Amino acid sequence: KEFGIDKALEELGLNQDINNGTSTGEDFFSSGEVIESYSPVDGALIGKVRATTKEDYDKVIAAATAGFKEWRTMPAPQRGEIVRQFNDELRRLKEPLGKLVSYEMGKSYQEGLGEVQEMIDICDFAVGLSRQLHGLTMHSERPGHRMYEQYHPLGVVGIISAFNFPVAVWSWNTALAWVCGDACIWKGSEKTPLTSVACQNIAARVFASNNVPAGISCLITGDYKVGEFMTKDERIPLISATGSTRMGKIVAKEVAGRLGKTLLELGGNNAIIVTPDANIKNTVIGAVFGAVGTCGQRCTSTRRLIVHEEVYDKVKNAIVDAYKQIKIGNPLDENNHVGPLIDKDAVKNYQNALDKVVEEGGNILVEGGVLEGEGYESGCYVKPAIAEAENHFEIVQHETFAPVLYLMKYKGDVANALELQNGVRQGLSSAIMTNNLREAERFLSVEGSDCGIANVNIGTSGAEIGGAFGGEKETGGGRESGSDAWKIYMRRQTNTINYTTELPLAQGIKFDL
Ligand code: UN1
Repeated sequence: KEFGIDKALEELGLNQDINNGTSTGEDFFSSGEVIESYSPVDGALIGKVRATTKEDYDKVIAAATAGFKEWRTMPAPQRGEIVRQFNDELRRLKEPLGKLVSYEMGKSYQEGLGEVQEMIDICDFAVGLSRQLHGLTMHSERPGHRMYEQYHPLGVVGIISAFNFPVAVWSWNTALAWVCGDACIWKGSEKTPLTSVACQNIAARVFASNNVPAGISCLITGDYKVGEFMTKDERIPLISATGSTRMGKIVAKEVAGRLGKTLLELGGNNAIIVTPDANIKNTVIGAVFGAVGTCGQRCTSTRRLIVHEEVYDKVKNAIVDAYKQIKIGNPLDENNHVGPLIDKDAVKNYQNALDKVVEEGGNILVEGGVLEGEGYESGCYVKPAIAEAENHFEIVQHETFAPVLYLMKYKGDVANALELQNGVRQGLSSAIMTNNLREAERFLSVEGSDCGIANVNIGTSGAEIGGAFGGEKETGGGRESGSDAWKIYMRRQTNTINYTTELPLAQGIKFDL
């Protein structure tokens, strides 16, 4: 293994023969099957992780439930101080963790580091938040009464995350949930089990050194069946799930059936609208990074480019030219822009999308294909492709987690572009490239983009942690990360206090005895 992977594994405490995929913080144990993690970078076995059984899970939920009872009584700023220490560890281990993310998931080393930076940023945010878990005060309609609301910790939060952001999404949830006073149980993706164990190792060490009860940070490992332990468990009031719309619909139904809460962050079908006076150079950078970054495996990846007919040929030629410069190869080599897809199933989905778009009448502008030969032995490296397509094609309506970009034309008013942009089932991210104030404002208006994220003159991916992250329609409606997303991790209580000697009733009701 080149690029210092062995050293990174050692620094992250992953040099065991078989790593434990189950942890209550204090204890690491697992009695399930062994999951082998192979790198999509070179096809090599990185390490093994033992999965979580139902018996293991029972120990985890018991520890989390007991730990929560103590953790919730610690003042929030003190919980923030522990998150601050956790963040110090992330800063210290940024390089090995970023490297492992790159090697186990396949994104470029730069993006691996960027992902750890998102963890660092959300922890900073959470530390400040730990002193700002504010509720409102209201004026009571009754004399001598005071009314206010307060936020209390919610309980044990279940987190299900996906392979594509194997560490950041966990931290968006945990950093907030921890300062809010919750205990967290995390099931990471079974495709990236080592990054999950690495994160849990860091959290466990920091929590233990603060004598915090075990169970505040727990890890479970395995496929959807392990996730079901949590979705079916009434002791878990909130499930935060990131992944496919298919998965989200199953989780939503299960958790709603027991009247639990969900925070869903599901598929996107993100478009950039390119207007007649768009800056073409910036459009190309934004669109190409959006479409091929992370090998098209971000939920915010750019899938569709909706270009005005006046500039269509110009934009098309510039993008096709830019694709010729893209270097595909080992993502740890910083000369490469694009690494592999996560596995061979993803390669099949990619090939299927390209076949399908041709079948439906699309026109391939940049040929795709699976790369073979030296450096591509894992079989997961593919060429980013572009097809001219119509918005109503079934394959265009569907999110393919791969670097396939669909180009389409609009005529006349920006409203026509918006109709195409909003004409999909998903509603995560969207962008417009324009120097025209009227078009930009219409894009942001009530009649504009229907997405959770709407950007002007930047691409669809690469959101900062300070804003609320998530989207509408089949994207699931949840919001993670910044702004007031923390509120979902707490329960709101309205309090009315009477400091008189009388008992006046609300709404002026008379009730004399
Ligand atoms: C995801 O793909 O699940 O906005 C998250 C972005 C990143 C997060 C993506 N900050 O592209």
